[in-house]
Amino acid sequence: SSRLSSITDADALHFAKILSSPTSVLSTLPSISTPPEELDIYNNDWMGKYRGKATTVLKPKTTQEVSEIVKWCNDRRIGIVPQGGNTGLVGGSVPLRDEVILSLSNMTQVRSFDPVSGILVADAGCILQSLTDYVAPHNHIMPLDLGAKGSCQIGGNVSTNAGGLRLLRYGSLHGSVLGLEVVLPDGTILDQLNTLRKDNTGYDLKQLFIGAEGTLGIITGVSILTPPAPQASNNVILALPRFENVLPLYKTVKRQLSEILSAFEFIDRTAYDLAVKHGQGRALSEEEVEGAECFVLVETSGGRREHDEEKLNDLLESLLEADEPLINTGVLAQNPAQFSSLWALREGVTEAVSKEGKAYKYDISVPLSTFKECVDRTREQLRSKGLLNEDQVKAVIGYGHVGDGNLHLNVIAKAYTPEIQNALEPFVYELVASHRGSVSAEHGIGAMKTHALHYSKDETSIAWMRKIKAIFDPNGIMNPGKVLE
Ligand code: FAD
Ligand code: 2HG
Ligand code: ZN
Repeated sequence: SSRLSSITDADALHFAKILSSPTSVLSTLPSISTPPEELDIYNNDWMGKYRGKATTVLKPKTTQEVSEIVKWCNDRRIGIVPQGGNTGLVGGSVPLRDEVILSLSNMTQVRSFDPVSGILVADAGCILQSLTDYVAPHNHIMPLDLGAKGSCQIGGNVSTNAGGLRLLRYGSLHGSVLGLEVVLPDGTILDQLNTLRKDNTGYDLKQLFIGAEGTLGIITGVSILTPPAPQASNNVILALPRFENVLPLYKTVKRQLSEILSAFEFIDRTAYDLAVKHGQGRALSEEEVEGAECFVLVETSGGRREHDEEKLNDLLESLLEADEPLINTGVLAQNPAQFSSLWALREGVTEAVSKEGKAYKYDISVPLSTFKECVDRTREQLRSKGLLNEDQVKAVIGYGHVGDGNLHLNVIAKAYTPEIQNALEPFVYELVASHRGSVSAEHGIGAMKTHALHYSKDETSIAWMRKIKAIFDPNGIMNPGKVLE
């Protein structure tokens, strides 16, 4: 990336010519002279952990404009960081140096929706929540949902292959994305915006861009299959006396709820207390949480309310009446407000963590039976280094998507420091590798984990990733330094 050029005044003027609206170029260079603080929100990541030095942010409105910008950057060897809602948690969406930021936030048109097939085609910059709102009157939902829904964009979701809270039911974006429109690093527009469920005509190129984190091209359009909205949804929060009960509980819940089970989310006690402390929804009374080591949020989505409620009530009854109950208590949402409040608590953990301090986030896939061990051993590691105290590491928490084998291990510190970082890495990655897990289950590699990729991918795989990168982006202009070092 040292071969990349910085943007000059002449470049900025050229970009201003390409873009239809003058407000689509922000630049601190003399020809545009935007006040530097206006670029702060683009240069800083959501966690306040990564900070770029971009002088210029471009906000094209059309695929053609994106193509012209990219072509110019490729000819001039200017690095580009594609940016969606900037909610990524691995430092992928901000520059490492002074690359230009290409924000998709002005590309917000829905291109088409077929209410029969449920196939939605939209600009990459559409915010996830706005797409949910768009399909709702047609009785459809988006196949993914996550806490960042109010700011993240569908293009960012696809680029990170975001998992989220519905993956258990609707699968990953590798299945629900039917087509993409991508501006390749030389400016060519790759039009694979299919609306076909079935298409076995050779290599499925679009799959390469799902989870590529902007290193192979810029996604400008997305075709995605939206499922019919469930006729009835409900949820329940279960308080467990011991972590060891999570596994048998998951088995029981799967068997009893079968086709109506749509989420099974885990929150440990520390994470729960933190979410409550920071006002992320309310779930249980003081008595109900007493003696609970962890919590599980179960959601059902089905076709007939009475049928689903009967199943859920039967489940609760059998859990509470067992000889050795797996749960202490369970609280069923009684109305839409309570349903939302239970979800708010789970979705709000990330927000609560950021209110509490600076987070080191490890988004790992490990066997479900080792979730607690991973959290406990990390806490022990910090304790043994003398770092577990109010002035350094305040808390170590675990939560995540049980059904997907995905644990979010968060270490909450007062500040980011080299001591804490060195105590955590490679410790956590080695722990993950010892379980043959993944160092990134759903957030991606970004800038944070390029050096850790080898814990989850062998040399041959990484070598082929490099070859693919070199074919698409021989000049290395696309999100330099991300995913691959
Ligand atoms: P950004 O953060 O802007 O970008 C992410 C990456 O994609 C960057 O590398 C960027 O360069 C690239 N990119 C963005 N747009 C494009 C494009 N159009 N073309 C090419 N590359 C592009 N993730 C989960 O998987 N599951 C969760 O449950 C989840 N919950 C979250 C909750 C909160 C509160 C927050 C803050 C984050 C959460 N995330 C979750 C992280 C997740 O990665 C993002 O929220 C989301 O998918 C990123 O979308 P974005 O538009 O913000 O992308
Ligand atoms: C979630 O599942 C997100 O809530 C965010 O993936 C996880 O902040 C995190 O570590
Ligand atoms: Zn998650």
